[in-house]
Amino acid sequence: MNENLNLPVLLHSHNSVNPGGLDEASVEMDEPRLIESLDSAIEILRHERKSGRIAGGSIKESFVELGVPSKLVIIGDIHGDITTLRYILNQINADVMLRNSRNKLIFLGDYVDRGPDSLAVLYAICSLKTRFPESVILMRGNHEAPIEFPFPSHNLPAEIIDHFGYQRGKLVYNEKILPFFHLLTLATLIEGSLLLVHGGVPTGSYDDTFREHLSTAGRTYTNNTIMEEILWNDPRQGIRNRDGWEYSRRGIGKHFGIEISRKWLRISKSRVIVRGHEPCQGFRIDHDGSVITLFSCQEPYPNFQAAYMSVNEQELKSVEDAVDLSSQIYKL
Ligand SMILES: [Mn+2]
Repeated sequence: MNENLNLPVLLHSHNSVNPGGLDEASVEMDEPRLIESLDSAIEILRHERKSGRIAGGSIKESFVELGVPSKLVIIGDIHGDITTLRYILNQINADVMLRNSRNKLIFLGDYVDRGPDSLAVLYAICSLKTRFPESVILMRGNHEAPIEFPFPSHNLPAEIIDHFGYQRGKLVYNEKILPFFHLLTLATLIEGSLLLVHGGVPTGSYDDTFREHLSTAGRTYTNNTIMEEILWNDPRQGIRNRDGWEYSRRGIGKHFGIEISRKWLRISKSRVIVRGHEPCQGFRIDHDGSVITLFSCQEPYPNFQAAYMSVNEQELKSVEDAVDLSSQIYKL
């Protein structure tokens, strides 16, 4: 059976009714719908961690490992920009693409804050995970950080209170949204090709214990900086000190240099580190092609561009560095 024969009809019917198949996000967001989608996403994420299986790969606490998918789409920071998210999902024809569990859609985190509609974005990603659990992976950004990492631009709690009132809003935030954030994963390794994190790779020396460190990174944060580094680090050029990193001007996290990127590619046997976290003109390449930054929102950052990556199995298997990936990046 050739499924492609059905495509034009499916495309047409879905596009005409619900662009991108993101029908949940087109429906007006209300509290019961949001709670229901959070509850069901939380249930799926908990089950994945318990079973050790996620989207055809393995999960150990906050670390995911996948084989090479047929098609891989990666979306970077969204920051409450539901319009751009809908546009991207429409472009990739998500409703059709995600029905095939050999295709994967991975989000690099930073779903909320800054943009106009964080709740609609949360609703959309939870609905996607619920509808296509075998195809969708939701990673954690610094804007989904534990409350131990406070930062001034976290306007999500205020948005929730605006929507639901103080008492109810506080309850939704504490009992639904924070537990959901806590279940998002910190690192994804695509076999032999890509290492995905939100901010950057940690600067410690882990070598053959890197899997254990990535797995347990989400567990503690008071005496362990790995989660802080994964969520907040940035790649920088020209770091000349012996350690290969400097403290970040963000006041949290670090700037890591090319040697640290190269070490991570070596120990994880991958070719490119893919991360979000910094606005750019869709994408940016650092460290001689070791690192690519992907940014996927427009509305909160009018001076920058949004983009997403869409890469197939053959391209992933032959990728040598970030320059190879740049032709698989689609700017909006
Ligand atoms: Mn970020």
